[in-house]
Amino acid sequence: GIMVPSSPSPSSLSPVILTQDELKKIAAYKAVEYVESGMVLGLGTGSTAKHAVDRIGELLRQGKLHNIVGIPTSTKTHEQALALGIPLSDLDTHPHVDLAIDGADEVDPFLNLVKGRGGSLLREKMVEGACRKFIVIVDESKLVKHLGGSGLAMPVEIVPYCWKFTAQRLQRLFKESGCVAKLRTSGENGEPSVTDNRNYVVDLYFNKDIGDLKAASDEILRLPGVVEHGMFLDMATTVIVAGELGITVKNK
Ligand code: ABF
Repeated sequence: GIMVPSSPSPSSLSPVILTQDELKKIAAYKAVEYVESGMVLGLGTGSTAKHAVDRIGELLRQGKLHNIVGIPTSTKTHEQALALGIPLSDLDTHPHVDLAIDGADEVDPFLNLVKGRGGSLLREKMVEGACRKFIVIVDESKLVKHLGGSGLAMPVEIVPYCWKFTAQRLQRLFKESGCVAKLRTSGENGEPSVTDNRNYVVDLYFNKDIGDLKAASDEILRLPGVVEHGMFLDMATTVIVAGELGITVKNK
């Protein structure tokens, strides 16, 4: 837990302890303040974005929002939104998205992101690449100086066909940064994790800064067998960070 001055009552000075999930919820609710009736909305995936989708459903139910069309970024969010009664569509029908709200695994000072550690990234990148405004919601633990420098995974979605070959080529691409490529697995038998798009995920681990992110992105995408990667460069227009000292809104 984290100590913060209790709010909103300024008269009460006793500190309250907020869990990480409460911080995620605070960021999510703040982002939903940007939602207006009539919008086509990209609905994010993950434990932070889930709060935003819940909140949108609640505002619709209360009649405080109207004519929303949601474009889910995963089958999981699709199910959540369906259960909440949020009208849904897709990019074929609505190629222009007004606003997307989603979480991230890492956010750097330039608002570049790592996403996909939770499993979904391709649909997120398609939807968020089609929106006018993209608000990222995180608790402060997600802030980093350099993407991929935290010793945590940089996810790459690849086709299942000869995945070892592709994983090896990815690893070789970043030899200089001590890259180790691992197939993401799930369950007891170590079955490959399968994405919403029936692909596999390879997680790249670096022991050194990968340097120029744009160059790294281009190189990864040039490999046949790669579908997409989890670096979201120059895509976020706003990042809302919930932390110990309250909410920070960073704009591009
Ligand atoms: C999705 O949710 C993924 O791109 C990212 O990996 C993750 C963030 O999840 P959480 O909010 O649960 O940390 O957006």
